[in-house]
Amino acid sequence: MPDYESLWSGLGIDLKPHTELLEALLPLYQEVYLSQKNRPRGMEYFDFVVGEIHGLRVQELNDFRRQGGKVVGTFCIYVPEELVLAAGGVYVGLCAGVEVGTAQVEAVLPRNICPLIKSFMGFKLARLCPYFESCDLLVGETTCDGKKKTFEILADYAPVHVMEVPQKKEAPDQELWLAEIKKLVARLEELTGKKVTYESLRKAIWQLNAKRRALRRLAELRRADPPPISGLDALLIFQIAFYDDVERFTEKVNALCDELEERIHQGVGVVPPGTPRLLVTGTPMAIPNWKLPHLAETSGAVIVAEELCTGYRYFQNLTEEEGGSLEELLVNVARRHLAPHCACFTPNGGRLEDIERLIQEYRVDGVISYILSFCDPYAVEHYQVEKFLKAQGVPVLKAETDYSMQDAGQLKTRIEAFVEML
Ligand code: BJ8
Repeated sequence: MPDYESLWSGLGIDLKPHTELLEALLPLYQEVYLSQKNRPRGMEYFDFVVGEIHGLRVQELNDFRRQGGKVVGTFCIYVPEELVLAAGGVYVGLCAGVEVGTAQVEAVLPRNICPLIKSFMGFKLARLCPYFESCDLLVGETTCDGKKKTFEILADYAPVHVMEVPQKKEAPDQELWLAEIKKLVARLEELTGKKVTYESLRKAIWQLNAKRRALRRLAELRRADPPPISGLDALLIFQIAFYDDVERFTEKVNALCDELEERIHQGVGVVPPGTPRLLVTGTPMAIPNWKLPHLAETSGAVIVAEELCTGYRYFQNLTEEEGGSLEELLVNVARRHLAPHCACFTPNGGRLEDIERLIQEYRVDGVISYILSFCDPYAVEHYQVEKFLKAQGVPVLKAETDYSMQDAGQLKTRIEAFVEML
């Protein structure tokens, strides 16, 4: 990697622990990713992006900022990316998947809180994330209680705008959500000094839909038996989707899909045909959280679909592109961004329907219900998921875990036993 030290120190990064963090990440990547057999050639680009994880993209963001551009950090798929683009900004997803800055975090948050929240706060408080430090505004949301209250604390450290996400999807909730969308537009316009216009929003919707279509294409190619790409590689692409340049990323995913189509045509897969096929459902897996897919795919199974925010929930819905006015386009954006089925909503039967559809379309043999420790919405909703799957005769394994590797051995034994009986 080129020398980015002056870039990082300019952003106020604590260089010594930051170097240690990067030095720990690369061997992990080697072990989890580069040791996989028969990967598609098109993964080279995504390997390069990880090799440059705090380098090239951060440089691009800061070049953009030097020219007057604004960068907006987000934490949830309910926050519409197209609004940031339409206001002339660039967005980055800041959810994080590694234990960092624990001492600093535990000084302000309870110990027993979701590891995803601890991780993004750890990156901020320990000054270890150049993406965080490149943001001119952070957009939080009132999804789970942990995040909602953490954004109040985060506001002591950076400018934060919080969107009120309703907990139901009925007419008054839709109205509230449209008002929240408009408030975000006003805040973004104030930040960038640029108006969100009919043309700029239409263009942004097209760009984002092209990205979602490419990801859908990638996902659908995994219906093949054998699948042409591993669940681990697919997850990596979904994780990178949150911060890479939209057009470049879309082009690279489509190029990879061309290769995967050719592989399917030739009967080439990453596992032998008939390998047990898994669906993972539950809490998001933010980069570099690759623990569960690594354990599953080294236990004789292959993951073919993810009912996760780092998966299906992120790209399943397109924003309606037709609209005769800016107001109509904003309504389309609001409608699309209330569509995913996060466990923060009640009731959340749509999630069960999505799970059922994925099981059928991807010929799934078993489901892993993945829950980050202390995530109440998904931990409690597991009851509905398990009841629903049992009624359908689909085997389900509950995997409640965090970012440490302490339970990896035990989890692997449970996954192996689960895969054996599929
Ligand atoms: S739409 S899943 S990205 S809220 S894992 S912080 S819910 S305690 S990340 Fe999420 Fe939006 Fe929902 Fe998706 Fe809270 Fe649970 Fe932690 Fe979570």
